[in-house]
Amino acid sequence: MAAACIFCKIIKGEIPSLKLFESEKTLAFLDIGPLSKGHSLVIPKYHGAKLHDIPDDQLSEVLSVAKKIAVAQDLKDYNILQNNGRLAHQEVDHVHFHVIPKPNEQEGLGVGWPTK
Ligand code: IU
Repeated sequence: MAAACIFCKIIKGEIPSLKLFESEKTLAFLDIGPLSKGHSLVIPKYHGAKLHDIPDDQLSEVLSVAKKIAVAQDLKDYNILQNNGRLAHQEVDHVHFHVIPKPNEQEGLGVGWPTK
C-alpha cells in the first residue's frame, strides 16, 4: 500500500467506489469517468505503478476477473486496456486494467476513444 495512492485509498475504503468484485488480491470497481456505460477497472491490491512492478502471483487473478466482468455484463464487444507511463496515457500510478464495453451504434452509449 502507498499512503498517497488514490487506488490504495479505494482498496482501504477511505474513498468510496462502486465495487464489482473483491478478493484477497484483486479489486474491480466502476471507473469514475467512464468511456462507455459499465466501464470498470480491475486492479491488484498490491501497490505498483507499472505492470513490471507487480509480482506474478499478485497479477495472476486480474485477467480472470476482467473475464468474469465481461461475462457478467454479457459483453460482446469490448476493450481490455492497461497503460504504463505518461506517454502511454497512464494517469493513476497503480496498475489497473480497463474493461471498456463497446456498445453497438444503435444503443449509442459510447462516449469517446477507444469506443469509436
Ligand atoms: P489511466 O489508464 O491511468 O489513464 O486510467 C485512469 C482511470 O482511472 C481513468 O479512467 C479515470 O477515470 C479512473 N479513475 C477512477 O476511476 N477513480 C478515481 O478516483 C481516479 C481515476 I483519480
